[in-house]
Amino acid sequence: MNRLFNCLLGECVGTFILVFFGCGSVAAAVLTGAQVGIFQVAIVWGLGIAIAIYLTGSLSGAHLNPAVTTSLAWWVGFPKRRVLPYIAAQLTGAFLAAAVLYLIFSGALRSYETAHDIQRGAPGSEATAMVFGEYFPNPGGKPLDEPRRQMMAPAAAFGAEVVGTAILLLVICSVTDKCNRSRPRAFEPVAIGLTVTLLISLLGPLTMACFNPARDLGPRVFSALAGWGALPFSVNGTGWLTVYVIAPLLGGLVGGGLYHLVFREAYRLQTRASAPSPATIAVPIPALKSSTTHNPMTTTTPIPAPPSPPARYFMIGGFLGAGKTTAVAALAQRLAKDGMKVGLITNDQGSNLVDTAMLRARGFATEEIPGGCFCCRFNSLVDAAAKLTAATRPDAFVAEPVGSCTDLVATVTYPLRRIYGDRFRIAPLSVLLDPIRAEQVFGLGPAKRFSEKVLYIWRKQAEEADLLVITKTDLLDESRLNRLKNRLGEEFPGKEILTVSARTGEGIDAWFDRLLSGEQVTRPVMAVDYDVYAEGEALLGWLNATVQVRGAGFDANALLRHLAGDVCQRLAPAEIAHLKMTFSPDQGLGDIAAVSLVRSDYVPELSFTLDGPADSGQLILNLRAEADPAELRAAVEAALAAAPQDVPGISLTLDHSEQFRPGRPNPTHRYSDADVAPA
Ligand SMILES: Nc1nc2c(ncn2[C@@H]2O[C@H](COP(=O)(O)OP(=O)(O)O)[C@@H](O)[C@H]2O)c(=O)[nH]1
Ligand SMILES: [Mg+2]
Repeated sequence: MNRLFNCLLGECVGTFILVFFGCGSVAAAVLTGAQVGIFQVAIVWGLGIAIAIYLTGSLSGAHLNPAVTTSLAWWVGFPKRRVLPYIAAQLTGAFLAAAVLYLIFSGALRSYETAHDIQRGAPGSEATAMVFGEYFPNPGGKPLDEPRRQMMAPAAAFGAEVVGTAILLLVICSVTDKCNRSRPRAFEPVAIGLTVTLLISLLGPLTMACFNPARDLGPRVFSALAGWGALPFSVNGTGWLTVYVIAPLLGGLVGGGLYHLVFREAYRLQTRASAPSPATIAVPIPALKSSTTHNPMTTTTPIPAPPSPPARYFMIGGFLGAGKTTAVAALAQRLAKDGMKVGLITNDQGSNLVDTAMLRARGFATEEIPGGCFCCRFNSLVDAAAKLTAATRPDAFVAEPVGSCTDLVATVTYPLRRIYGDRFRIAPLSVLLDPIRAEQVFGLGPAKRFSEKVLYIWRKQAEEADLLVITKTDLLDESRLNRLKNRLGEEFPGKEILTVSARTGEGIDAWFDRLLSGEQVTRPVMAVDYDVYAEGEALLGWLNATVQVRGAGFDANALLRHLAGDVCQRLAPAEIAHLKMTFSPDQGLGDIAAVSLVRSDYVPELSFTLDGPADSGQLILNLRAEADPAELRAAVEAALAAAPQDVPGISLTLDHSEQFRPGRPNPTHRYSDADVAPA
C-alpha cells in the first residue's frame, strides 16, 4: 500500500511539475509576452519535463502521461491494475497545476481579456482558454476565425498527435533501455524533455502539441469550472476527445510497439552479439604438436576477416568469487573510455549464467560459452569471438574463464597465439585472488575451508599467472595486505603482484595500464597433475537454476539477500565458493538486482539493486560449493519453499535446474614447451 502511495505521489507531483512549467510557459507567453516564439515555450516545456522526471523517476518510474502508462502496460508488462490509479494521479496533478497557475495568473488573465475584449466562456475566449486546454490550430492568444480554422482539418490534427506521441514513446523506451549502448544514461530525462521540445517546435503551431491526455484533460476540465463553461469542449467539436485523448493513446501504442517489436530486439541482439556473420571465411587450422587429446587438422570454424590491427585479447582468471566479473566490467568500461569497442566472453560448466546477465545489464556485447571450460571448448571460444566480431567488430575481447579452471596458458592462450596470432594480441594473463580466501589458504586467517585437492586448483591458477592481482584490498588494512604480498612473493617467486580494489578504484588504473602496454611473454609450460585437478574440480558441486517469481509489489533486493543467506545456512558446514543470483523484472527495461556471496562466513552483498517494487520476474541462481550436487538442490529447494514466509505475497516456481560435478577436464589443445619455443 505504501509503495503504491509513493508511486501515485510520484505521478501526481511529477505531472503537476510538468503542467506547471508547461502550461505556465504558455500562460506567460500569451498573457505577458514573456516568451518570444514557439521555441522558447518549447524549451521551458522540455526542461520542465526533465526536472519532473528527475524528481519522480525513482518513485513511480515517472510516466506522467496516460499515453506512456497504457503503452508500457500493453507492451512492456506494466501491471494493468495500476493503469487506472496512475492515470487518476496524473489527471489530479495536471488539474492541481492548472488551479495553481490560475491563481497566479488570474490578474494577468483579466487584464488580457479586458484589453482584447474577450468575454470568458463566450465564442472567441479560446484565446485565453488555451492557457489550460489545447485547441487546433493553435489560437496564439486570439479567437479562432474561420480562415485560420481552415488550415487544420481534424484528421490532420489527429495524425499530428499520433505521430508526435509515437516518436515520444519510441524515444522514452529506447533511451531508458539498458541494452541501448548509446543511451544517454544520467541524461535520459534531458533527452526525453528535449524530444518534447523538438516536437512542440514543429507541431505546436498546429495542434499545440499535446502528446499527453492528462496534460490536456486536467487543465481543460479546470478551465470549464473556472468560467469558460462548455467552450473548452465545443471549440473543436469532439476534438478534445479524438485529437487530445484518443490520438495520443494510439500514438503511444504505436511508438511502444515500434520499440518493442523492432528496437528492443535490435538492442539485445547488439548486446548478445549473436547476429550471423555475412562475411566469414573458413580458416584452416595448421597441424599442431599438442601433447594431449584430439587435434583436428582443420576446422570449419568461421573466422571473420581479420580486423586490423589485431584485436586485443584479455583473459581475467582466478578462483570462484575472486572478483573476475567485476574486474571484467571495469576493464570493459576503461577500454570503451579509451575509444575501443569491446566484446566480452563468459564461460561456465552449465548454462544460464548470472555473470552474463550482469554484464549484459551493463550494456556490454557479451557471448556466453556454456557447458564446459574454455580449454575443453576451445573452438567455442573462437566461435564466440567470431560472433562478436560479426556483430560489433570489437577492438578488444575480455574473457572470463570458469573459476575452477587452470592450465589456461597451455590450453588457451598459447594455442590462440599459435593458431590465430594474426588476429589477436594476447595480453598477460591476470589471475585474481580474493585476499581473505588467500589468507585462509596460507593459514594467515581463519581455518582452511576447502579440501586440499580443491586448493590445488587455487595454487595452480596462481602459479600460471603472468600478473597476480590481489583484489578487494578495501577489505584489508595495510599490514595484512603487506603480509599477504610477502607470502605470495615467497610462494611464487618472481611473480609480478598487483593490488586493486574495484570498490574504491585503488590500483585499477595501474593494472589496466600494465595490461594495455604489454603482451604475454612465452614461459615454460606449467606442470599440472590432471588427476588431482580433475578430483579437485569434482569435489565442487555446481547448480544453475532459473526461478519464476510472482507477487505484488515485493522488494526484490530483500528477496535476493534473504535467499542467499538462507541457502548458505542450509548448506552449512559445506563451504560456498560462490553463490550469485540476479532478478530481472518482467516489466523492466533491463534493470536487474544482483547478489553475491563468496564465502560461507561472509554476508550476501548486493551489487545491483532495483529502485522500485517488482510484481514478477525471473531469478537466475548459480551456486558453487564443496558439497554433493543433491545437497545443493535440496538447500535451494528448501530456501525457495521458505521464502514466502519472509517475503509475504510471493510465489516461486523452479523453472529449470541443473546440478552436477564438473567432469574431468579434457582440453582441446595442450601445448608443451616444444610447441611454444620461440620461433
Ligand atoms: N569489497 C569488495 N568486493 C568486491 C570487489 N570486487 C568484487 N567484489 C565482490 O566480490 C563478489 C564476487 O565478485 P565477482 O566479480 O562476481 O567474482 P567472480 O566470481 O570472480 O567473477 C561480488 O559480491 C563483488 O561485488 C572489491 O574490490 N571490493
Ligand atoms: Mg564471474
